[in-house]
Amino acid sequence: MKIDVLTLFPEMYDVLHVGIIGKAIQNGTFSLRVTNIRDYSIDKHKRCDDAPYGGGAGMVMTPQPLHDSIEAVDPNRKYTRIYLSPKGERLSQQIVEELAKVDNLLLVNGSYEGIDQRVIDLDIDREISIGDYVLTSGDYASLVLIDAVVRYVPGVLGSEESTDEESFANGLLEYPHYTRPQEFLGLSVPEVLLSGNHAEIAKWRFEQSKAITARNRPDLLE
Ligand code: 21W
Repeated sequence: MKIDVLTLFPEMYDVLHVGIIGKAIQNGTFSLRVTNIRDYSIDKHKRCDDAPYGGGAGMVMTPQPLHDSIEAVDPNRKYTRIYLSPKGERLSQQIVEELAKVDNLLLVNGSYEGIDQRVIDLDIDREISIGDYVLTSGDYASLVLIDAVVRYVPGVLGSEESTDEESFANGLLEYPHYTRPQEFLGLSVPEVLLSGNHAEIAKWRFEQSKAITARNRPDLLE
């Protein structure tokens, strides 16, 4: 898989060279290319924003640098082009798995109040939000999307950390985990986990899953 990112803040993506995703880039399982939209501005001061028609607070990203950088990266529409936007459809595990099957992803990041609507109309396939809270820029959403999608690319996760959809197949949140030591700051590991009785352990974990789901995500029990 190949992911291209268009942004005004390319250094924000340096973090992807760390950990599991960094390893996947190193061994060529997926490739990442980050392009600075500003490099495509034909403005003499390389400006990429301007005041909104109709008035109002804040600035809007101008269409020229965005359109030209999109055309430069993807001249033949080989990419699924995604604009990260608070008014997009909400990212879900289902969408993540869909996107993981695509060969080429182009992530377009707006700054300021957003981008000129004509770029969305002309150049974008899909507008995606990561949830109902306000971020300072779409770049944080892009980082989340990249992490979620890339871990679904074959070969990125080892067998140890496999895509654990099986354990969520029951639609519940995860049960609590414990490791050594058996007692820590006066708190003991639940006795059943030391019993070696696998049927009892499975039953305990299922009960714990139901309880935590009822408390934190009652919507999942519907
Ligand atoms: C946040 C830009 C709010 C613009 C009317 C006029 C991308 C995002 C973003 C941002 C506004 C995502 C307003 C979840 C997010 C993103 C920056 C609008 C207020 N209303 N997913 N002005 N949350 N965020 N500003 O924020 O670009 S995906």
